[in-house]
Amino acid sequence: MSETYYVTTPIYYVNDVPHIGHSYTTIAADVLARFFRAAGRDVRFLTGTDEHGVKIYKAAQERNMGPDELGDQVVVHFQQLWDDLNISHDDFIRTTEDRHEKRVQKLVQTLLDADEIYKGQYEGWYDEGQEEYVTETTAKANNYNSAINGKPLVRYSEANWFFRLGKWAPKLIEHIEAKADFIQPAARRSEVLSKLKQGVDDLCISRNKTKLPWGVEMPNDPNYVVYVWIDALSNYLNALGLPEIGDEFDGKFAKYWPATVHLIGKDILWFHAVYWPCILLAAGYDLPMCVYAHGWWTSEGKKMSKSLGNFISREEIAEICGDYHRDVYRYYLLRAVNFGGDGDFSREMFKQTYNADLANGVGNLLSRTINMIGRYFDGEVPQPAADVEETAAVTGAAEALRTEAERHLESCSFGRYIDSVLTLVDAANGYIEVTEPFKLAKDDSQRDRLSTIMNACGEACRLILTYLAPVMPEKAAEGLAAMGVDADETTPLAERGQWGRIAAGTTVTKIDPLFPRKQ
Ligand code: ME8
Repeated sequence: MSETYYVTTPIYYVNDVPHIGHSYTTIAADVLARFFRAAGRDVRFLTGTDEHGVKIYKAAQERNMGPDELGDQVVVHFQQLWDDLNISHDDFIRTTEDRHEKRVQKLVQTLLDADEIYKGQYEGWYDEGQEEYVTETTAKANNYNSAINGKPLVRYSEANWFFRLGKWAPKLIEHIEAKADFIQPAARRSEVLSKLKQGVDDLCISRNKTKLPWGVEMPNDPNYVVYVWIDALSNYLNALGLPEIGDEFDGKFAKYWPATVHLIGKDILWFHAVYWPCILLAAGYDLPMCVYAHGWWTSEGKKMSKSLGNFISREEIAEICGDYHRDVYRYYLLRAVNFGGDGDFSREMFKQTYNADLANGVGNLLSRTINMIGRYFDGEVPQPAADVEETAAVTGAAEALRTEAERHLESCSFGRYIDSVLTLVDAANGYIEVTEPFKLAKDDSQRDRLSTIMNACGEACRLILTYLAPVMPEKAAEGLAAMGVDADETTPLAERGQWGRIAAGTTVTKIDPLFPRKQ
């Protein structure tokens, strides 16, 4: 059995339609899923929607509809966007599904049975936008307004159910200190650690139905629903059929736990790096191997907002994909910024990156290679026939790509991964410049040298497209087909990544430019 690889995205709120930010996390997860499938791992990729809680309840009220109706309406936008972006998730979970709700109750019941949850009195501030109780210190520091949306905090006083978060914090600190990779990037890990060391209160995990009737009912108390974050976080376990409750989903995919990586944005790191692991510890589950919090997208230099007109909505994404290709959109998001850092979406930068990397880089290399093999070797990849010293630069870049690719994606370094591919593109284009096959072709005595060079160019194209495939599945398949290579080959990537696999005699076919230059 191959090693399992379980990647998740946040489950997105259905209070509003998806935008570029949601697509970013989901595309990143898709690239990981596609890469590790190609590498031969047993992959499970989960995404979904978060449909309970105050946010959805209020959004539905504003639209004069039921929260369930709103969920049914908005979920379609997410599902459609994932189709449009060629996302290859294995499961899509909605928190309103029976399989989920019952398991939330089961998890809470387990915690109740273990005395990890108790009844107490909550007295204090509440951030309604974030659905979070706020400590006096934090409330005061922000003038009793939300630190996130600036709206006034609301005073709450009520009996509630509490999870013994404080009890588990020392164990969590120990875990974070022992496992450097648990929270990534490193700067976020330090943030979480120092905040944790200031001490944490127990976590209020229920909401009184008189204030919020929309959620999963507490299994022991019909007056309350489970706090939306406890409900939502447990989706990662529930979708695998855990905990078992005696239905057809039971433990079906239990082998995928613990998750290899929870991909999230930095906005929800605390929930994933503190609440979720402590709950898992208390319930006796292993902790996920990694929580990776990526940065934040702005648009044209500003925070995205519908009123500023810089909101990259689903329609906008569709337009960009129509102008370029959905693969180019996927590529740009991962190429434009370092995954842990913030990024700004600009149409101008999009075009520049496209022209530089894809039209002039990958696309140009592919058409030159196919044209020259066509002209000089009747469209058949030649056998290398002479030692050409300059080839070492290309084989060196190819070997670096093969050995580094997996490591880069193990650490979610999408930018570095793409850089390794582009280094090979540059090496191969540079190789053509210095060896000048178009001149050698005029001299019969140089035929052996020309054979080696064109074989190497063909091989470089094959490798470049093979490694671009997780990011740009369709474009890579198109390019590989033109190179006479089977894009669906199931040989593990480590083998396909070896230099020298392109068979002499493979027929290449002229195609329209893979990435036509944009003016
Ligand atoms: O927080 N830049 O859902 P949500 C980058 N339901 N990423 C962005 C982004 C931006 N401008 N805007 C959104 C929730 N995201 C909860 C999650 S998980 C158990 C529950 C992405 O719809 C990013 O992944 O508000 C962020 O963490 C997520 O969308 C928040 O989605």
